[in-house]
Amino acid sequence: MVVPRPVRLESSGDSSDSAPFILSPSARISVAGAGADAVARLLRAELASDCGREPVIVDEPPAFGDIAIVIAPGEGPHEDGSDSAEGYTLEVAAEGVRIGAATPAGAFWGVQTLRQLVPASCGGDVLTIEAVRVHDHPRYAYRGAMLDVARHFFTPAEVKRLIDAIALLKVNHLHLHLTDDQGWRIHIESWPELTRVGGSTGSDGSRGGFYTQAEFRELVAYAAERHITVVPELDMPGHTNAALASYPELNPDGVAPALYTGANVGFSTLQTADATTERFVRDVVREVAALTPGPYLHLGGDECLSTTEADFARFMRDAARVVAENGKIAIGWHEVGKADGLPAGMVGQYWDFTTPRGRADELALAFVRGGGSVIMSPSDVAYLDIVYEEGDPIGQDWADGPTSLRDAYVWDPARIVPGLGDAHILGVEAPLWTETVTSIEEAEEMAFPRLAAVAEIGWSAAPADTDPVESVRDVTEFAERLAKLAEHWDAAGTQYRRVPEVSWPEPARWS
Ligand code: NGO
Repeated sequence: MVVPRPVRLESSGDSSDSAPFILSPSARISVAGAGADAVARLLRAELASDCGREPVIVDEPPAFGDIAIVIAPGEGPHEDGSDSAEGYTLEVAAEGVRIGAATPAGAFWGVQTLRQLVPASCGGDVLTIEAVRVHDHPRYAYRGAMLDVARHFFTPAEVKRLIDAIALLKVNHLHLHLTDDQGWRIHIESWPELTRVGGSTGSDGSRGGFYTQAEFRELVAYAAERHITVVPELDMPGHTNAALASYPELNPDGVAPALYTGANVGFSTLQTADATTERFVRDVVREVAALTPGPYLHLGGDECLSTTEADFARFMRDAARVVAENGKIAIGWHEVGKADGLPAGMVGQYWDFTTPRGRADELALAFVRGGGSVIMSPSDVAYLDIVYEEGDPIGQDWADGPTSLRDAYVWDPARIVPGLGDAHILGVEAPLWTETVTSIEEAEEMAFPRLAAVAEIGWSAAPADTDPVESVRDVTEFAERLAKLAEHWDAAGTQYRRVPEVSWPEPARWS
C-alpha cells in the first residue's frame, strides 16, 4: 500500500514470521554508517509529528524492537551487482524494523516508505506495523515537481510545506520558476531593482514578494536535508516583463514597460546581442549559481515569440555557456533545441503533448545529439495547472484539458518521442503554473493526487517493451493505494482534490 509502488513489496502475512512489529515506548533508532544519524533525526521528527513518538537515537547495534538504519556499500538493493544510488531495503518484522541503503538518500526514501506503512492514526498507545519486506529503487534519477512562484508568490514557509509533501512521494527535485512577466522573485545584489520593482506585484495584482539570498539558501538547505535538489529557473529572453520594467536598458527600445499582472505569454523580450544584457545575464547567473549547491540552473527559453529565431538561438547558446562557465548544467525548455553550439550535456525539458506536434520531437532529440538528456513534462498529462474537470474555477484547459487522475497516470515517458528511450531520459517533472492558483492550499489541491501519479511514473518499474502501459498502471489498484496515502495527507493537513476515481477516506468531522 505504498505510493510510488515499490519494485518489490512482499507482505510476510502468511509466513511464520508474520507477527507485526510493535513500536514500544522503549524502542530506539539504531544507526550505523555515515549519514545514518541525519536520516534518523528526520525519522524521529516525522514519528513525533505523525504519531507523538520520539525514540532515542543510538549509535549501537539494534536490540529487539528497535528500528535500525544501516548505510554501507552493499546495503542497497542490488541491480546487476551494483548498489542503486537511491535504492533501499526495508524489513518490518516482530523483532524490529531495518532499513538498509548504500547512501543517505536511499535510507531517506526507505523512511518515506516506512512512514506510509505506519497507520495514519498512530497517536494511540499501541503502534503496530504490518510485517513486510521491501526491495526498491527508482527508474529515473530525476523526479521533479515545479512551482511557479513568479505568477503568484509563495513564502518560504509555504514552499517548505510543499517540500515536505513531495518528499513523501520520493520526488527528489523541486524546480522553482523564479522569474516571469508577472514577477522577479530572487534578490540579485548587483541588480537590486529586479526585486524592488519587478518583485512588487504578481498575477491579477496579487501580493508581490521575493526571496532574499539568505532565505533562498535556507530553502535550498531545507530541501537538501530531505534529499531534494532545488532547480532555480531564470526564464529568458522572453517571459521577462518584470525585469524589463525594472531596468529600461534591458529593453529593445530602451523604455521600461509597466509592470504586468495579466495572463498573456510571448510578448516580452530582452534586448539580445547587447553588452548591457550580456552583463545582466552574467550577473544573474553568477549570483544564482553561487546560491545553488545542486548541479542544475534552468534558463527557460520557452515561448520567445517576440525574439527573432536567429537572435533567440544566439542568445540561448551564449547564456547556456555562461551557465556552464559557472559550473552548472543548463536546462532549457525544449524550444532551446533550436540553438546550435549549446554546451555539451545541456538538458532539455519537453513540454509538448504525449503525441508530439510540430518540431517538438526533433527539438527534444537535439539535446541528446548534444550529449545531454531530456526531462519529460508532457503538458497534456503532467501539467498540474490544467483543470481536473470542465468548469473548474481554478486552472487552465489549453493543454488538451481537462486532465483527470487517469490521464496523469496512464502514460509512459519512453513512449512519447520516437527514438527517445530511458537511456536518454533524465526523468519526469510535473509543473504547477500559478496564473490562476492563489494560495498554497489551492496549489496542493491542483498537485495532489496528480503529482502522486507522475511521481510513480518516475520511480516505479517501466512496462516491458511489448506490453501496454496499462500493464503496470492499473488505475483501480492505484486508487486503492491513494486512498491509504490520503489518510496521511489528512493527518498532515495536505490538501488534495477528491477526484471521483478514488474512494477517499471520510473527511474528518468535528465531534
Ligand atoms: C506554458 C508556458 C507557461 C504557462 C503554462 C501554463 C511553458 C513551458 N510555458 O508552459 O508560461 O504558465 O504553459 O500552463
